[in-house]
Amino acid sequence: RSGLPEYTLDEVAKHTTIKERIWMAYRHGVYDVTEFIAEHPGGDKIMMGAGGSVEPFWALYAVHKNPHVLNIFETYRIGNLAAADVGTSVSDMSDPYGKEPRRHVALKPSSRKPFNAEPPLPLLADSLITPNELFYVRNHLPVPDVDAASYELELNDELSNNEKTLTLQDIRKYPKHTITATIMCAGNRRSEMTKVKGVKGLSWGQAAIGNATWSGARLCDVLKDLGVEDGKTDALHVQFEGLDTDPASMPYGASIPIEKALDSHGDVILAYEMNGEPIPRDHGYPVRVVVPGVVGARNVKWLGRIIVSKNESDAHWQQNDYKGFAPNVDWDTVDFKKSPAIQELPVISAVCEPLEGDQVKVKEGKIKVRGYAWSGGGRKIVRVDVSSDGGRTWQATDTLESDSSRHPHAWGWTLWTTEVPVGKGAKPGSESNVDKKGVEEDKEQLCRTNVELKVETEALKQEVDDKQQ
Ligand code: MTE
Ligand code: MO
Repeated sequence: RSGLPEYTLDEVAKHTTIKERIWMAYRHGVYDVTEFIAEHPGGDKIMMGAGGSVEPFWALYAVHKNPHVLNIFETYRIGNLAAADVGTSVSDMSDPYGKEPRRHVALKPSSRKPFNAEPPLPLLADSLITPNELFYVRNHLPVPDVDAASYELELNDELSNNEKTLTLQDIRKYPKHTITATIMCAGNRRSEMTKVKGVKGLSWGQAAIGNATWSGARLCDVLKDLGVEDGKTDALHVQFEGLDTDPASMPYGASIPIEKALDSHGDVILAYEMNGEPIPRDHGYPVRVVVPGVVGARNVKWLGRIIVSKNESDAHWQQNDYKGFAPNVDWDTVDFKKSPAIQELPVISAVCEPLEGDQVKVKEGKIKVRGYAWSGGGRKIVRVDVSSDGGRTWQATDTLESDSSRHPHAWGWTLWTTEVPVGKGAKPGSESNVDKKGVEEDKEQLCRTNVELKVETEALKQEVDDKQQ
C-alpha cells in the first residue's frame, strides 16, 4: 500500500514486547499486532513469532487464514516491507557463512554457524504438518547457494561404470511422487540424555523433529534408468553427497543400504518440494533425498552426487558419527568401526504440551496433554500410553492423528491428545504443576509417556492469582 512507511525485517525484529509494540511481517506488509494478539484466541502462541513473519502461524492455525481474519489483520498494517527483504537472504562475501538464508524468529538456535535450531515445542503438536519456516534445521556446514537453473545431479554406478547427469528439469520429468514423512535428528532430546550421562553434541530439546509432505522423483525410478535394478546389481549401498563442503572441500555425505534405495515401496525420493513449495534453502534447495523411516543424517540436503557402490559412504558422518554405543564406552575408548551406522530409528514419544513447570488449569479433575510419537522403519504407532503417577499405572490416549496414505507404512508421526486425571487433592479450577520425567520407550509401536503431576492446592492458586493482578 502506498503512503505507508517502509521497514526492513531487521526493524520488524526489534518489536517483540508490548512496550516496544509487537510487529510482524506478512507478504509485503508490516503489522503492529499488539492489539490483534490481545483480542485473538490463540494469540499467545502467535507471540512466539513476534518480530518475524506471521505466515507459519496461518499454516498452523489454518482456520485463521480466511478473508474475514485477513481483513481484520489488514487494519493493523503500519507499513510496507522493504522490497529487498521480501525474498530473504543476507550476503557477506568475507564469511563462509555470509550467504545464509534468513530464519524465522521463532526458531531458537543452539548454534549459529553452522545454523542449528528447533521450534518452540508447543507449536509442534498444533499441526500434523510442520510449516516449513518452523521445521528444525540441522546444518553441519554453510548453506550452499545453489542456482536451480544450472543445478546438476551426478549419478555414478561404480559397478557398471555407468554415469549420468540430471538437471532439475530432468528430475521433474519423472512421475511426481508425494509422501508425508517425519525427519528426526538422532540427537533429538539429547539434553535429557545428558542429565543421565554426558554426551557430546548439540543440546537438542524435544523439537529436533518435524513432519512434512515431500514431492519428487522416486530414487528407484532414477536408478533404473542408470541400469541399477533389484536383483540385477551386486551393489550394497547408495551413497549421497551434498553440495555443502568443509574447509578442505569435502562434501557432507552419507549412504543407505541398496535394499531401501531400490524398494518400490520404500518411498525414497529425490524431493524438490516440501509442503507444496520449492524446498527452502535450509532444507536442501533445490533437491534433497528423503529416506523415510531413516535417521535424519541420511536425508542428504543440496544433493550433488549419487554413487551406487559396494561400499558405504566414507564420509565422517557415516563412519565416525551417528552410531550408538554402550554406556561404558566413552570418547577415549570408542572404536567407531565396532558399531554400524544408524539407519532406521527406534520408537520415540514426547509431551509437547504442557511444558515442564507449566501452570495448567484442572478441568473436572483432568488436564489436557498433547504430544507426538513416531517410529523409524515406517512402523505405525498403534497406541500411546500416558502415566500420571510415575509409571505405576498407564492409560491409553484418546486421540491419535496420523497420515495413513502409505499403509501399511507410516512414515509420518502420530500426534496424540489425552486428558490425564490429576491426583486426589485436585479440585476443579485448581492449578496443576507439571513435572515431566521423560519418556519410557517400550517395545516398538507402543509409546509410554510419563507425565508427573504435582497438584497444587487451592490456596496456592489464590497466591498465583494475586501475583498476576
Ligand atoms: N545434508 C547435508 N548436505 N548437510 C547436512 O549438514 N544434516 C543432516 C541431514 N542432511 C545435513 C544433511 C542431519 S544430521 C539432519 S538431522 C537432517 O539433514 C536435518 O534436516 P533439516 O535441516 O531439513 O531438518
Ligand atoms: Mo541429525
